Amino acid sequence: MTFKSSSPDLRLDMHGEQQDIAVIRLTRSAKRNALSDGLILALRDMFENLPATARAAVIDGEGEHFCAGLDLSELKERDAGQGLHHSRMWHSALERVQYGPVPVIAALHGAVVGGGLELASACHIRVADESTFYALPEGSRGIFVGGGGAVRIPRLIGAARMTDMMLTGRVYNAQDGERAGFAQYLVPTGTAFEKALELAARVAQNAPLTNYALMHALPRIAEQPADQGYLTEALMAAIAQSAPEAKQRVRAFLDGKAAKVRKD
Ligand code: 1HE
Repeated sequence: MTFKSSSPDLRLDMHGEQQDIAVIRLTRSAKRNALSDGLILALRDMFENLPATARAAVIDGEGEHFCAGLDLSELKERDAGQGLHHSRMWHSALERVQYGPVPVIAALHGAVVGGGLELASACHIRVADESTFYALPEGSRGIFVGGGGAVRIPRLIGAARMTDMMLTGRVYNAQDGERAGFAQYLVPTGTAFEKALELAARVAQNAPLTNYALMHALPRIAEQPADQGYLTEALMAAIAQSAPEAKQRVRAFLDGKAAKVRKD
């Protein structure tokens, strides 16, 4: 089922028998899926209003590239105040992605650059195909990241690698990018979407409170001093295990009716 979006450059289709996987696609391939203000706002609105059946989401880009970042044609003379609000608009949109209702899997290919890398970094899992490359051309365009990249990208690859990318214009290919920590999966060219859908189907089967804990509690616990983190963890664990669904799942394992952990 296809839903309307507030931008012609963004599309939402629900997949799966239960219509539980939201597939969100950037459809501006003529401009390499560059993120205009309208597109960023549409992304924010979409994550705020995902259909209630959604349990996981996949985001990808039409054409040869995932996303070329900020729409540079809109980068007009802004004064400091306008620049601040523009960056904060990106923050609020990408926060809806990271702290929305469901885990989001980014299916990456081609250019994942600038704001496109910031968008990918706000997702919970990244699957990249062999054509993927990562860059932060902000450094050479005389600007700075403004979509949360300064916070999220060092958490993936470390501040030293990000500094190098921005100072020298270094581009990571798919293999080096996976080793550096940009992506969790590296797959053959043309198969990132398929792999992301397969992972989303798996994620959608988890107990909703477990997914909630992973999306909303874990990143915050990781930022807390250890002493506070342990307490937050204990509170989250107590809430998750008290859900009837958790009890049923544990019972099913003890009765020999649930899958064992097996190595691949
Ligand atoms: C664009 C953009 C864009 C392409 N804004 N229009 N991002 C960048 O600095 C990356 C700029 N883009 C590129 O380096 C290349 O376009 C790509 C490597 C992504 C793709 O190359 P290619 O050869 O497939 O495409 P192309 O011929 O360069 O571009 C096709 C069209 O898309 C062309 O327009 P046309 O009207 O001449 O056909 C390009 O102008 C247009 N296009 N990328 C606007 N980014 C919250 S702060 C975030 C700050 C940033 O993201 S800065 C980094 C911006």
